[in-house]
Amino acid sequence: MSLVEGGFGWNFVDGIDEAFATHGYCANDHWIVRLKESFAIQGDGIGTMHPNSKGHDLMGKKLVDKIVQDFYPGNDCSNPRRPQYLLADPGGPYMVLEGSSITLQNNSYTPFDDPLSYEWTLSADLLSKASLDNSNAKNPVLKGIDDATGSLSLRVQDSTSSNMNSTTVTVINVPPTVNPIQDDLVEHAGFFNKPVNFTGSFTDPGVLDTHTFLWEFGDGAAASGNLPANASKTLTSSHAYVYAGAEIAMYRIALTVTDDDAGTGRNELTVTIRTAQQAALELSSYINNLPDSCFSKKAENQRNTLIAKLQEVLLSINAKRYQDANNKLLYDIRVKADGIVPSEDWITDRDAQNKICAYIDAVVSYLKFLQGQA
Ligand SMILES: [Ca+2]
Ligand SMILES: [Ca+2]
Repeated sequence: MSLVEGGFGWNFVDGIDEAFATHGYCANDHWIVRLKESFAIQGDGIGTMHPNSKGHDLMGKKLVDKIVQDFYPGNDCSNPRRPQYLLADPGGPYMVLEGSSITLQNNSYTPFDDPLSYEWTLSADLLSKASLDNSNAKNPVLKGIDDATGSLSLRVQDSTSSNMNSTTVTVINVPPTVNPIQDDLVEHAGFFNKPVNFTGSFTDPGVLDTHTFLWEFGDGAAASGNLPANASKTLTSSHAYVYAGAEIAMYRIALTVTDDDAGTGRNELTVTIRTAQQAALELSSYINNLPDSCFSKKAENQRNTLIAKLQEVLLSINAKRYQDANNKLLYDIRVKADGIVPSEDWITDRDAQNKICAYIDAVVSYLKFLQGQA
């Protein structure tokens, strides 16, 4: 029997005949049931010559040892023996995000020294929702396209037989990501009644997803729309905040984008909206707080003179003499802080210059807007 061990899956259990060699029928410590014992125990001779309990004990231990070694090579219980037949094992179940890829496991096995060929197939539920880069590869790459659940089968073939098994594939929706909202204001500060332009953008790795968007402007107004799958992911919007008696007000703008699988993304931006008078006062306050080092000479004088000039601007704005206000701002104040003819600059600090010029340009633009409305 030991000569055919391994053929047809047989295993020879050795050590049993050697153990019985000194425990035979005639031995004092015998492992065989004697004729006398059969008659004494059961009243006849039937069953004599088979192992007694000691013999069975030895055979049992040897068999169990062999079985354990066979099922768990090296007695490693975490590493069971591979099956003795061709097996298709597609791994899984798999979960993949839309727009992402994973490499498939393939634990298929043949006990024979045979090359295997593979054929992976996605079920109809996953048609256009997932794809394989190579359905005949051992470990193809599975890409998620849109949320869906279906099955994935693997057929393996060796030189004589084939086997097939399936697993589950789930493609999970990814919600849109809304990027920070941009505005066209200086330091997120705008003016009443003059439209503010907002730009928002979003990403969604689901190339088949359609979207809806919702702009909320923070004053109760909103704008919404639908986007087909191939639409631009950049959204623009414009909104004017109506003056309602307060010189200054803050609004929180939100852009929410929802995909056709109820995935949602959102971003927010806060803007300050004020009157031209309020902006002139802010500029006056800014100049008042500048340290002496920001001025070219006699800081106290230059500071007070600029503040007085801004007071004149304020009076012109109050009187709706917007052209006068702009002339003052551009040709009497801005030129003293624009760095173009440095010898004429009263404010010489670079950061302060940039801030004052940007501020004045925004106010001038707004006053022109008001002029156009008058
Ligand atoms: Ca989707
Ligand atoms: Ca999506």
